[in-house]
Amino acid sequence: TTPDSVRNPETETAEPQLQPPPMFRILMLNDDFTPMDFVVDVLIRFFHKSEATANQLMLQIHLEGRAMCGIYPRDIAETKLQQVEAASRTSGHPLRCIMEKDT
Ligand code: NFA
Repeated sequence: TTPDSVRNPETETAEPQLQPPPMFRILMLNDDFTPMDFVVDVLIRFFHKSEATANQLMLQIHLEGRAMCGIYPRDIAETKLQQVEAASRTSGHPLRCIMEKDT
């Protein structure tokens, strides 16, 4: 519908993007050792949760075994996993996440 007079061949791709990128859920897993306060801090720092939401999510993980922390494109999801893993190992905790395909 764009008139030819305003189309710019330098910025126009050959084909339209037909599908949005695949998205991945990050699930955080319970364990018997990671302190609750550390889990809350991780949820605030890496998943940008409020303190109230982070507390609710931490309790859900503790009681149900896992909870979803966010949905991201592949590269961002992989980076979140690495960040959680690095921070947890540095502090001596076994906390971990998994990613699974969403869409
Ligand atoms: N289950 C852990 C404890 O009792 C707390 C925890 C919550 C760990 C969520 C990992 C994820 N200290």
